[in-house]
Amino acid sequence: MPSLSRNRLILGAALLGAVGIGYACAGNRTSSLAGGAGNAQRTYVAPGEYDELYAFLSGGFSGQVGVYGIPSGRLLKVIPVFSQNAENGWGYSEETKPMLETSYGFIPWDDLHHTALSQTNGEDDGRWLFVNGNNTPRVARVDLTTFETSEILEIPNAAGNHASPFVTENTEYIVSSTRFSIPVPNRDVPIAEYKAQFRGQISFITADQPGKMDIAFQLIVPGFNYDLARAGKGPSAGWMFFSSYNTEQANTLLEVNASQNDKDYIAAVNYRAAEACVRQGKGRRAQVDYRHNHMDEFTRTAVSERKTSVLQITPADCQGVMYFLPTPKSPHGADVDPSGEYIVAGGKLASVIPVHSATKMLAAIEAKEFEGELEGIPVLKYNATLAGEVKEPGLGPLHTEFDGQGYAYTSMFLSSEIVKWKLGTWEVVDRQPTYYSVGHLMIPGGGTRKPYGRYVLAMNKITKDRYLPTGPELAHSAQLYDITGERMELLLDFPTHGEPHYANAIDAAKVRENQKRFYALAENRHQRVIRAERESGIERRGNVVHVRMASIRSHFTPDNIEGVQVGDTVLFHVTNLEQDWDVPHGFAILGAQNAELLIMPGETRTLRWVPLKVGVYPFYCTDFCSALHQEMQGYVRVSARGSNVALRATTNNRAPQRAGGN
Ligand code: CUK
Ligand code: CUA
Repeated sequence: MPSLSRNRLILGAALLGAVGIGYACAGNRTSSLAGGAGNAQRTYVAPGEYDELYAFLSGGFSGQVGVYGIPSGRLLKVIPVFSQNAENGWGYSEETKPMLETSYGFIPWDDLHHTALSQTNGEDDGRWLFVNGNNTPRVARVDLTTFETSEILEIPNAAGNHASPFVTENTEYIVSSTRFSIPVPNRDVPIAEYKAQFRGQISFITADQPGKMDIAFQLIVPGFNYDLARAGKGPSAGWMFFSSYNTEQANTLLEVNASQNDKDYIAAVNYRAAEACVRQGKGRRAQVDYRHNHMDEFTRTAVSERKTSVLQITPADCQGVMYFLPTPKSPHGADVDPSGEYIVAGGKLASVIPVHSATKMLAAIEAKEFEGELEGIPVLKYNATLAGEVKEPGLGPLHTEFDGQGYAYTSMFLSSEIVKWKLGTWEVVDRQPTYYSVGHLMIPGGGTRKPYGRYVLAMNKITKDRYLPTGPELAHSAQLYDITGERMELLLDFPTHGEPHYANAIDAAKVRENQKRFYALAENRHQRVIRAERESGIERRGNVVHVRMASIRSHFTPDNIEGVQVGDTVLFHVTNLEQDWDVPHGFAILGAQNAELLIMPGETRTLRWVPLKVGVYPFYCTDFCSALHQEMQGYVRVSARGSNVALRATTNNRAPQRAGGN
């Protein structure tokens, strides 16, 4: 495509995009007919049976993760990560609010693109799911015993944390790198001084100790846009590969100005060499401001700590840490095959899919086959690292996954299809339409040493006519294909929550047995826990009223509260005394400026409420927990400021007998 002028290329891509969608549209009828009847059995999970796989689909602009069963496509759960979630009080309860603290303040939203399961020996192990927050740069850990976000780390000197949170073979690190280069440290400079003042940044984050994520080191790199990443393995073990674009370093109208260069780069980072460089004392501590938040296991209360420095290194100071592999043209995906030998780039605007060889790269580094150097980073010769090119793959290649049987599957955004090709011969062996404009695709374990390899899931950007319409915004859509045969077969469409970018799926057996059923009341160290109804009570400290409340089928203790005054801050600390699976209780009160709480068995959660008017306010349990759930209620009497109504908390007209404690 180098012969095409810039404008023709862009115009061509736009036109082909339109044609691609139109073409796929025409194919729709036959394919749904073929898929419909014959394949229903292969995705049908009978009532009472389990799905074969858990799939974790990022929610994109919802800031959440959707958990689906595969092959049925049934939605099992939505996990709030960088969001408040009214469904369960996440980000509304006092215990969870600190999880959303950042150096920019309380940020209850983000754009969550990528998921990464923790790995042991290069295989998904089912312990944690890591995800990225794109907009206010953060990474998070989701604990797969509780399906709850347990930790969030903010990334300083980053903007648009997109190439994240890809994981190394034993979860030593997850990575974060910046999509938007910015001044480092960020400061007041003219935007036109981009080339001189803006820098990219790649962070390696220690990830294998829950509650202790931190930035091991930051690599300060040229001011490109860093897009996606994958860890090496086998011959490429110890390396991490990042795609980059805007190597033109444009700061305006990137759709034209960042599409000038024939080739951009895959950045290959040798993180073992980076560690050695750090050990040799070649890093420097930079002053920064970022937050590390984690949920304490025993208080079930999040702690937000402020961090003030980070270790930085530069490729110029650390020879051998980073190399550029020229790659056509504005690459998006950078995917490593199960053997670790091949690094596949998805050049959005490229006419081929270039594949680099890890062994050739290492030999080229050894032989110094460089075509130049950028800020101390050697640029290797294209032909020195190239293993091959997939010719005429389709239009707009984005992302590639692997089946472990020697085949690769690449999503084609513009021509709306998945293209299957053979590693080594680079020949295209199958192509199937997607409906429409596929972004990422996912094979269970497709980025690991051992792909599970039975399905590929396409996550599509445009839905058009696939479902009943729902106003201006249509459901986003995933499509499941069987890949056990020579040709892919479309099995199922299912609508998804938010806008999934990437996803992971794992054998359900690796997660199912580890589920936490309830929190042990005896181990609950919440500051205002009560372990029996008689420990409940009320106390005033100035304008703040603390209510220690028990919930157990099917009442609250206390359930009659008096002596609260207009303008008080009332904190309901509700402990769910149940010690059984699947018995959450809810808590909501009339006029609360907040979501409900959903309190898991054995857990304490706090709702903050400021009554603004006198009156009597009912509260009730929101989760249908028993036959007498509708009886699970109580009242708070609110009197005028300065009233002499005594503070009282009773149940059945009796105040609880306090048995010691606080
Ligand atoms: S990205 Cu969305 S299709 Cu954010 Cu991984 Cu490629
Ligand atoms: Cu407790 Cu309904």
